[in-house]
Amino acid sequence: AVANIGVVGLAVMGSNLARNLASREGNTVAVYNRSHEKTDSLVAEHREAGFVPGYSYEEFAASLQKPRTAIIMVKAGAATDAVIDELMRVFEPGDIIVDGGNSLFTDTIRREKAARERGFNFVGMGVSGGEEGALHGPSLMPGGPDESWVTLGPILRSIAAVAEGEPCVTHIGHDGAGHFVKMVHNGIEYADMQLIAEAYDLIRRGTGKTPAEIADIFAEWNRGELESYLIEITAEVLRQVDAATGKPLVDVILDQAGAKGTGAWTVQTALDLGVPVSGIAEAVFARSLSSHPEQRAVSHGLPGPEEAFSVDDVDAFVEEVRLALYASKIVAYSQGFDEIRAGAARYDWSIDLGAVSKIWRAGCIIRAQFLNRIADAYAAEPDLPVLLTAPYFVDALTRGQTAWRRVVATAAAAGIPSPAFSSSLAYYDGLRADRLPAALVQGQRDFFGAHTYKRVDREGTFHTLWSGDRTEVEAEDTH
Ligand code: NBP
Repeated sequence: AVANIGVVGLAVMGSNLARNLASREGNTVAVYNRSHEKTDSLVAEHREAGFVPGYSYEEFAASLQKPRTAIIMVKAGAATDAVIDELMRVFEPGDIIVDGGNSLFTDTIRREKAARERGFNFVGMGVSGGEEGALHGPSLMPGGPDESWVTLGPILRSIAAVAEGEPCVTHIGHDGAGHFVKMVHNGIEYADMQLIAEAYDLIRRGTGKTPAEIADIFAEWNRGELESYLIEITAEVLRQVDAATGKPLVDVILDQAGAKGTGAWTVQTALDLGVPVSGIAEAVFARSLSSHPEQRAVSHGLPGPEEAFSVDDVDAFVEEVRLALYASKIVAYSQGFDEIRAGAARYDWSIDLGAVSKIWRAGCIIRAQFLNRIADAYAAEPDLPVLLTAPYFVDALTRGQTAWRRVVATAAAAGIPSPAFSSSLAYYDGLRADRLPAALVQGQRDFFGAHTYKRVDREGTFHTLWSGDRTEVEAEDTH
């Protein structure tokens, strides 16, 4: 046995991760793919990597030193289960099986339990950064048993992206914790992208600026507090001209956004946990709405505002949109971290939220300066219940909230959809409200379903005899 690490699944992600591993001092990488052509072409095209190819699971296992460590990079779902079964057939107890695919965290919990019962160390690992990240340094979110971290930690630290001298990898927690955190990362990514898209739309429709001019605005924003990969690539996309028509590329791309499902998982999970990730949900729904051309076609003639929309002071409006974007972004991240907190509580993971924000600073799609501020917030107060109440964010919201309100009001008056901007603002106002109309909802629930209510002025659970004489009685708690 000559290899210290193996990769199963040599499509774009697996082959790039294998090359990344092979480029690090001290690693010899065994590779296996179901169809042998991918194995052969990877080995032939990258002789410098010194890959050890396996053409059967037995051969692959035999080439690995103990404890054997293999990273699976295949399609999530049944393919991953099939590969895990094969590896457990040819590996031995104590060996480490890492699933680096985009698996649903509940699948990871199930797989980890089954593998543990047979003596294997199973690690569900979120990998972010796409193919470039896999090759040059991804952000890595491994879960799994502490024991696996001894062998795996140094290897993963050597291939991860580096932010301010620190590798973008940390042992997130047990079983499904890594895939859970990766899922929420993707949810935040959806929200961030939608917010940027709304900012672009408002500026374009409000000021008549061209995509190239708006690209300059985003490039400028990328030099300030919004500095991030997504803002940077937005400028690149907006500046791109279509070779065939000479038009801005953004004007010839069909306006229907696709999704692979991790955003929807984030929202489904949040619903189960009772966590209001409204910005992420709106971002997922905005993609869904865009992808129903038949509904959009029949709705096209519905009435909108009477007056055409244009802003008088263009520079002031652009700055207000920037402030609204930043405030909404704070809400999106606050909601995402709230979901991670709730997930950790539900599934009994001990997750260091500050460490999570730090490993997102490089390698992944949502990498941004801003994540340092989140790390600072959790360093100052590890149990902070609401991220956006940290002093730095309160300052930003204080600076931005008036502009944010004006932008949302302007968008509504102009008939420009801004679901993520406006739902983030509603969330913010909901959180800071002294009293919420939830009191009335509880009254309604008590009226039709005797669901009972608590009182502000004394302990206990109460019910009003709505269909009787409407006196109040003490009741069993049936919340
Ligand atoms: P794909 O998700 O397209 O999967 C293709 C690989 O799965 C091939 O190696 C294929 O082998 C293998 N495979 C399948 Br399909 N069924 C198999 C089975 N029953 N047994 C063994 N192997 C099987 O590859 P990818 O785009 O490289 O992504 C890999 C994983 O990484 C996925 O889970 C993905 O969600 C995740 N991920 C992707 C990105 C990204 O940016 N693309 C980012 C982060 C994470 P074959 O060659 O024999 O068909």
